[in-house]
Amino acid sequence: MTGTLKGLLIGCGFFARNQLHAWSETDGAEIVAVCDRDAERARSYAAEFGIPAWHDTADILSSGSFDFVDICTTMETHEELVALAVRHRVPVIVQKPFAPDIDTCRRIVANAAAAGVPVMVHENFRFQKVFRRIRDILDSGEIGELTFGRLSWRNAIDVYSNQPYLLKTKRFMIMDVGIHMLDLARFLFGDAGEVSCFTQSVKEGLAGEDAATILLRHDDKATSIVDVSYAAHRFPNPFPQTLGEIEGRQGTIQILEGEVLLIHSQGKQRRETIADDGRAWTSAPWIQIQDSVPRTQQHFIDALRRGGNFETSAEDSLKTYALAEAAYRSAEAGRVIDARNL
Ligand code: NAD
Ligand code: 89V
Repeated sequence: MTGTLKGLLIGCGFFARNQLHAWSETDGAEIVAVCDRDAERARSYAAEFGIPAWHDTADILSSGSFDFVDICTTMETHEELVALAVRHRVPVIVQKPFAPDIDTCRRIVANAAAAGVPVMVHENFRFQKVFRRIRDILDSGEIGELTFGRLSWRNAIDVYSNQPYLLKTKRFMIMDVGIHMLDLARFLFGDAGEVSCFTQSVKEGLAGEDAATILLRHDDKATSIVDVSYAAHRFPNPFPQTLGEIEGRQGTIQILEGEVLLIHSQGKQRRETIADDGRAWTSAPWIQIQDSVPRTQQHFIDALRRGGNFETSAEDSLKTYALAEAAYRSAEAGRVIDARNL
C-alpha cells in the first residue's frame, strides 16, 4: 500500500480522542472521516479534529473510500463492525478487549483470515516506552534466562466516570485491565499455558470483579504473577502505572513508580528513568497510556504498508485472550486451567 493511507475511525467516545490526536501525528496515514451511531458525537469530533467528513452508520465502509478502519467502540460491537470491514476488504485496527468471549474472538479471526483481510488489536501497553526499554534489556541478555516476574496494576482511581459501562460489565477487571497485563506477560516472559486465578469484587454494586490475582507458568518455565485491582488505595494514586519485577538467572529488573527501572546485574545496580514523549495533547494522569497510542498506531500503519505482521495481530491476540479466558475458568472451577487446551 503506497501513498498516505486514508482511514475511518468508528466510535467517537472517551478514548477515541487520544487515538485521533495520535492519528494526526502518524506518518503515512490520515483519518478522513469519523463515524458514530450518535450523529452529534461524530459531527463534534469531526469539527474538533478538523476531519472533513462524519457519518452515523458504519455502512459507509462500503464506499471504497478507506484504506483502513480504526474501531474504537466497546467489545460487544467488535464482531459486527470487523465483519463489515472484512466484507468490504478494509484492513482493521480494533480496540481491546477483542470481544466478550473467546468463541467470538475465534469467529472474528477465522472470518478475517478466510477473506485475507489484516486485523490488529489495539493493545497499547506493550508499546509504552518503559516496556519497549525492558524488552531491549531482556534481548541484550543482561539478566539472563527469565525465572520469575510480577506485573501489578493496583490503584483506586475513579475509572467509572469516564467509562461507566465498566460498572455493568460482568467480566470486568481481567477483561479490561488484566488483558493488558497478560499481553505484557507474553511480551516479556513468552507464551504461557497453565493459569491459576482468584477474583474478588470489592467495590459495592459492581456487576463483575474489580480485583484478580493470576499465576502463570510460561512455556520457558518462568513463573509470573499478574495482579490487578481498582480497589487498592494508594496515595498518591499510581494510576496508570504497571509496577513489578522481572527476575533472571543473572539479574533483576524492578519497575518502580515514576517509570523508573532499577536494573541489578553483575553485582551492581543502575537506575534508568524513562521519559514520555511530552506530547502537548497528553495530560495527567493518563500520559503513560496516551504516550503509547502514536507508537501503537504507527506500528499498524508501517506493518500494513510493508505487508508485514502486526505484533498484536488478531491471531496473536487469541493467545492473550486465551489466558484471560483461562483465568475466568480457573476462578470459577477453583483449579489450574491450561490455556492451550481451551
Ligand atoms: P465509549 O463508550 O466512550 O465510546 C464508544 C463510542 O462508540 C460511543 O460514542 C458509541 O456511540 C459508539 N458506537 C458504539 N457502537 C457503534 C456502532 N455500531 N457504530 C458506530 N458507533 C458506535 O467507549 P471508550 O471508553 O472510548 O472505550 C472504547 C474501547 O476502547 C473499549 O473497548 C475500551 O476497552 C477501550 N479503551 C482502551 C484504552 C487503551 O487503549 N489503553 C483506554 C480506554 C478504553
Ligand atoms: O487503558 C484501558 O484499557 C482502560 C483502563 C485500563 C484505564 O480502564 O480501559
